[in-house]
Formats: sequence, structure tokens, C-alpha cells
Amino acid sequence: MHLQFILFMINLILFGPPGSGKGTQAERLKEHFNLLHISTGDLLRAEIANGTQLGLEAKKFMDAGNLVPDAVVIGMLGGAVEEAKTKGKQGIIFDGFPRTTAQAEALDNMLMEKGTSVSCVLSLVVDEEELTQRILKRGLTSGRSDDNDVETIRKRVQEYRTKTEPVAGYYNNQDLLIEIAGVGTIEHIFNALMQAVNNVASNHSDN
Ligand code: B4P
Repeated sequence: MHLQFILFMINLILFGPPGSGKGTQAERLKEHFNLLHISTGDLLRAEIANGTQLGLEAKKFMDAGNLVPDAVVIGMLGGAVEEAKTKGKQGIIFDGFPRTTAQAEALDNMLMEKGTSVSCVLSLVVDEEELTQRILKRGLTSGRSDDNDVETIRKRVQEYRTKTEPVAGYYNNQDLLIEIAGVGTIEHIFNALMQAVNNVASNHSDN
């Protein structure tokens, strides 16, 4: 029982199309549940800002609205569980990862090797028109080259539909997928997410 308590981590995945609010909500959830926040988008943008070889390679894909190859993204996450433990975190919130089934399988294996697993997948549901408007609005101030052009945004949404949406099925088969309406105030959506995580955590502690 004691061992189970020590190993128990809350590992959340924030899932959804580009602009659905994953980054926005991850900032709040990480504070509330004391989680290590891993945003593969932020990690890639940091590589670009530092002018590394990995960043130069990733930029070509990101600017075109394409996903960065799996091997590159998976390679960035190796030390996540150790980092969470060293920093005294309750678990990890993955924001924008996994985006392909290969990434989801790699994550499952990585967590299993460390004696933990995905607690739940929170999927933010937002329609395409709203996504485009949000990203274009952010593009006015973000300086992100993938936020300014409608065609690139369409390409990102298309990549999501073909490569990322199937990941929802992967987690649904494991009974881990929870859909949350992603339109409304940021606070309202945060409350719905928080409640979903609390339900999962209390079911876990009952077992
Ligand atoms: P990401 O950085 O993950 O970004 P995102 O999908 O654009 O945004 P997110 O959903 O986090 O939206 P946000 O909260 O910011 O990816 C960028 C690129 O990196 C990808 O296209 C890909 O090339 C690459 N990449 C990243 N991870 C990868 C992986 N695992 N594999 C391969 N490639 C990868 O919200 C958007 C806007 O909406 C904000 O301005 C926000 O203020 C606003 N907003 C949020 N909630 C709102 C609400 N409720 N109402 C109104 N506005 C809201």
C-alpha cells in the first residue's frame, strides 16, 4: 500500500487540435496539481531560438504546418519522469504530445519502464472556425511564423485530422479518453478539466 502511494503519479495528456487551448490550460493545471509541464512545441521553439541543429531541422517542418518527425520529438522526452521526481512533482502534464500513434506507444513504453502510466487524456473539443480565429489572433503578437498564414493553419489542422486524431482512438481503447468542451471562458474550461482530473485521482485512490 505504501509502495503504491510512492509510485502514484498523475500523468495527464492535454489533447486537441492546434489552438484548442492546450498550452493555455496546461499552465493552470500544472500549478493546481503540482505537475511538470512538458510542451513539445515550447521545447522545439527553444531549440529554434538557440539555433541548434535540431532546431534548424524542426523549423522547416513547423513553418510548413507539418509535424516534426517522431524520432526527433520522442528523443527530447527521455528524462521526463526523473525530472518530475527530482523536482518533487506529483506527475507530468504532456501538452501537444503525443501527436501520432508512434509517439503514444513510445510514451506508454517510457512510462511503463519507470513503473508509471498515463492517468487520463483530456481532449479539448473546438470547431475549426474558432481554431483559425484564435491562432490568427495569437499571430498578431506571438511572432510565431506558423500563426500568421491561413494556409499554414489549415495545413496544421489537416495534419491533426490525419495523424493526431487517431491517437484519440488509441487512448479510447484503453478507457483513458475524456472529452471536454473547449469553447467558453478559460476559467470555465479549467474548472471542467480540474473536475475530470479530480474524478480520475479519486477513482485511483479508491483502488
Ligand atoms: P504547439 O506549440 O503544441 O501549439 P498549438 O497546437 O498551436 O497550440 P495550443 O493548443 O497549445 O493552443 P493555445 O493554448 O496556445 O505546436 C506547434 C507546432 O510544433 C506543431 O504544428 C508542430 O509542427 C510542432 N510540434 C509540437 N509538438 C509536436 C509533436 N509532439 N510531434 C510533432 N510535431 C510537434 O491557444 C491558442 C490561442 O487561443 C491562444 O492565443 C490562447 O490565448 C487562445 N485561447 C485559449 N483558450 C481560449 C478560450 N477558451 N477562448 C478564446 N481563446 C482561447
